[in-house]
Amino acid sequence: MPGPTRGFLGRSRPARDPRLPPGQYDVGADWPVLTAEPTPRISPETWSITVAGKVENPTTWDWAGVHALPASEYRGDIHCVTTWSKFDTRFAGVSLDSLWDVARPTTEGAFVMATSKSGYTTNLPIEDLVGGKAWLVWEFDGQPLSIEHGGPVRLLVPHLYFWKSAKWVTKLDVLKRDQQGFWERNGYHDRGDPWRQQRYQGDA
Ligand SMILES: Nc1nc2c(c(=O)[nH]1)N[C@H]1C(S)=C(S)[C@@H](COP(=O)(O)O)O[C@H]1N2
Ligand SMILES: [Mo]
Repeated sequence: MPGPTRGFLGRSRPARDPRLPPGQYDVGADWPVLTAEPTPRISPETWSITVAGKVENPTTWDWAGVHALPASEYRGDIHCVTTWSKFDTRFAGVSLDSLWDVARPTTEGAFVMATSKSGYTTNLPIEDLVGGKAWLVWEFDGQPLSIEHGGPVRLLVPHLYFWKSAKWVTKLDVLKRDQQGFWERNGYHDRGDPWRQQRYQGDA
């Protein structure tokens, strides 16, 4: 005769960290590099970012220009669609709000195409890039952002899957209508909320 079955509560299973969105695992101290294109070498002296499109005041900032904006930090988690999440990251740079304050998107501007120096693109609703939710960053854990992670400057949109955080970002185009970026054309979701598991086109 088999003994009493061990109930669900009797099993010792580690509690799932509430910071983990569904379908994700904790990558720990690692930080995987995911790059679709050859890694571009961009010196801070030649880097710049341009905000254009449906804005009242198209503007380009160089390295000194972005450093003259108010400093802003992100401390928290990041989530890659390939299922790794990384807890307690610390990035420093500027809030995108500081760029919007100068460039001033028009009421027609509803979406943004972020473009990397290397040609990578990704599309986002502008609402996801305002209100203290998105940054341009050049430091990770107090050190200059490494080239493979997007240095000198990358986009950081940590509340969406990490493919939205374009490395080596040099252009933000404000658009009236949504257009698909590199991974979105290849089947990934136009928004990419990890808590809603918006991984692929067609996910709710
Ligand atoms: N320019 C560029 N940015 C990019 C990518 C890329 O291939 N090229 N990959 C995206 C994806 S899929 C992820 S998960 C993150 C990876 O950033 P990391 O290599 O710093 O972890 O960058 C995003 N930004
Ligand atoms: Mo990714």
